[in-house]
Amino acid sequence: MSEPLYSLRMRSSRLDSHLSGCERLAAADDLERLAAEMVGRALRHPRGRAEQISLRVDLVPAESIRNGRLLDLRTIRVDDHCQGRQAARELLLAAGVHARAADAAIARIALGAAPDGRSMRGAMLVDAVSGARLEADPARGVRASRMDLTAAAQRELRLRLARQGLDNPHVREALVLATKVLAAPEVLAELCWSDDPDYTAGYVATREHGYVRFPHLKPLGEERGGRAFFVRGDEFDRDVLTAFLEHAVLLIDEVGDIGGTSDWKELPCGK
Ligand code: PML
Ligand code: MG
Repeated sequence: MSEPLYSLRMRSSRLDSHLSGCERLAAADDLERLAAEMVGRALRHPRGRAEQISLRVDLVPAESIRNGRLLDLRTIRVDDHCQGRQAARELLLAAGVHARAADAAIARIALGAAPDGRSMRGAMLVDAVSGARLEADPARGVRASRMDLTAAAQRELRLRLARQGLDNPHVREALVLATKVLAAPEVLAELCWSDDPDYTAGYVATREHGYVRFPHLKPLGEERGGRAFFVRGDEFDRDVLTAFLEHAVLLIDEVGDIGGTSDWKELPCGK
């Protein structure tokens, strides 16, 4: 990759609360179009029109860009968010997250993990053994930034997702984000469900099983959602991990398998 890219980051808020965020890597010629798209999204968000929109653009030197492969994706059929959370919990345990840490993270996201009981702007860092929260700022959390797909990988991903009826920005962006998060060796697993009231899906991402989606991890209409990154406490340096997640540049050039929907018992670790 010889061409320098720009990192383009958008954050929006409304009523003093986080509304949406978006991350892209783009060539200079694409910046204006993508910036306009991001502003449009913040103005037409399902939770209302943004009151503040921040856009930040940084040049990324070509030599700092590393490439990678997207996590494989599959969907597990669940009847409702109770069954979804149970299945997500089992998958976290299979990845080495202890039960108390999985339970604590699920409960915190469900109750609103920010100090004011709303969703956080970024992700919690959770000790995978004790369940203790490790992020420096419990309202902001940690953000995964500076990751995207090459244009060819984006086209291929959209084709494969479309075959499963899943080509939407939630899935595309969450899959890219989870791929970057799991590229950090000290992260065992990620748990996420959306904070958008009209979108009930979420996922658990692990190295063994990839990105496993559950169509229901919360009830329709619920605004509380968020992310937990489970870390191995003994290998964990918060500053090193935060610097990797927020600053390392990952341009994904290979798409993984995009599988269909299966029942929970069909996943190898499902009991
Ligand atoms: C979000 O966009 O708020 C997170 C979405 C997570 C689930 C995306 C999916 O796989 O459907
Ligand atoms: Mg959202």
